[in-house]
Amino acid sequence: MNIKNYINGEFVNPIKGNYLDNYNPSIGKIYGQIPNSTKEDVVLALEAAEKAFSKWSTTTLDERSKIFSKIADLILEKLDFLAAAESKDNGKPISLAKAVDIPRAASNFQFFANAITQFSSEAHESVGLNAINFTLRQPLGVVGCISPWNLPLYLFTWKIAPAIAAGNCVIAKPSEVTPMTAYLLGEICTEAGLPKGVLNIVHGLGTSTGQAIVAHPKIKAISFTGGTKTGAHIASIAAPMFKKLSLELGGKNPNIIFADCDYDKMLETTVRSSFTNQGQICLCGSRIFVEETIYEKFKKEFIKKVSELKVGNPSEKNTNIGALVSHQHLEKVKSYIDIAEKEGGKILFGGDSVTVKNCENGYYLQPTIIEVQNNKCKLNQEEIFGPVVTMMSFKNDKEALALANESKYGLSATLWTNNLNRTMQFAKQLQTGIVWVNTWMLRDLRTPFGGAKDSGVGREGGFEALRFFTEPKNICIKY
Ligand code: TXE
Repeated sequence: MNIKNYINGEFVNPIKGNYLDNYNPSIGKIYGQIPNSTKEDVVLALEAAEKAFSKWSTTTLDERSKIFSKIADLILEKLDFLAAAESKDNGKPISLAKAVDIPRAASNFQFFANAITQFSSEAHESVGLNAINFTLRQPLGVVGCISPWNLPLYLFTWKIAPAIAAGNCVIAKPSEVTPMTAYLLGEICTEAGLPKGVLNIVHGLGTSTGQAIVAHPKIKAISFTGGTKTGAHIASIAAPMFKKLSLELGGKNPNIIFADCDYDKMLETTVRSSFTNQGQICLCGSRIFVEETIYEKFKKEFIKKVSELKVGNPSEKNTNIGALVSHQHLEKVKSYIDIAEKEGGKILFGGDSVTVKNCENGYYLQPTIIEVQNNKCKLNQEEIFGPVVTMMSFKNDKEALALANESKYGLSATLWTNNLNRTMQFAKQLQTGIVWVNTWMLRDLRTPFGGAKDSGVGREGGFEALRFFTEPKNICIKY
């Protein structure tokens, strides 16, 4: 299936006629083409967005909210179709796309359909000065949204929904590795009555299309999710133009397990936090630290549970782990497994590619558990972003906290304990944007989402996102 750009409400070919192959990772075969858009396509999208802005930015909140609810409903109506498309494009189990990715894309629109009607700004009475200050939060104009391949429609909509709800017009680029569901969303937006030019989707490589979005001076803000290196590069281009930047980058999240936890719940959740979506979620708990008194028991039982996961064809219902997103990514993940033993690590389970019947050329890898001796090793310091976790033991709270914080990343952490004092100490001292206690990836869309340190700048979610996509202006009236 060939994909087109969605500009000014129409599906159009790229101006220069360049295309890229689109792969189905579960069989390792090309199944379509996507535009490799150039600067000219970005300019075309910009013109459409600029034209749409004056009308869209004055559309009533009620009207915006109704269109968003309609988009959400249409996404849910097409749940099976979109889940199948996502699975084919990305390699993830269809069951996961159906249970998580697509419903969440609908929730993103429904959430901001409601949030925009509740968003407010501050007023400050300057008592004794006979003045009143209030804050106007106005949309920025045309903004850019660039999303990755791991949760394609989920993260694409997580950005564009608040941007549009706040009254902006958007130029969005999904990952060139997984463009399909963003393409399908164009049709849904038209059907839901989103006016022409409010959302424009240009496809192509990060280094050409993405770069053109980031570098265009008329695009006022960039919301980006992807690798830390790419984020730093984007910042180096956008910051000198004083663009607003929201960067959600990599993670190397600690999963800290104390002996006093609810063990069965922890074990089951740790299997999920390690390997959901083939470990390709920035929130996965890829460094497991276990209190030494339960280390051997956990090791044995974790290996057993992981060995029961089925690696297989993503379209089969009982598959737990599908294909990795691309051949290149599979090679990257394997390169870490290759150095494990050189670094003093021991592969406790997995480590090998898997050949799946009827999908022999797909990019499959066993879920892999590696015991490491030292938190400073590459396996514990670099983001692998695949079905690979490391584990090591710790003696006490102090050591666990030090290990968790010994990372350039600071996205999320998971803590397993029933001790309230310990919970509060860790909650305060973990250098991450998110701390989950006795759970993982429980998401409330009102909360600030994002990371500290090299995991990014800014927060998404709830009013944080609406604040990002608006410019606050202080009005001071003397009376
Ligand atoms: O991501 P990129 P890649 C991590 C993960 C992974 C690594 C690299 O460790 O192995 O990043 O993955 C666009 N200007 N994460 O290379 O390149 C690109 O087209 C503008 C973590 O696939 O960061 C895509 O749309 N845009 C992560 C998006 O950026 C550019 C999710 C992300 O791609 C660009 C994905 C440029 N110069 C990978 N270069 C997470 N935080 O969830 C690329 N892009």
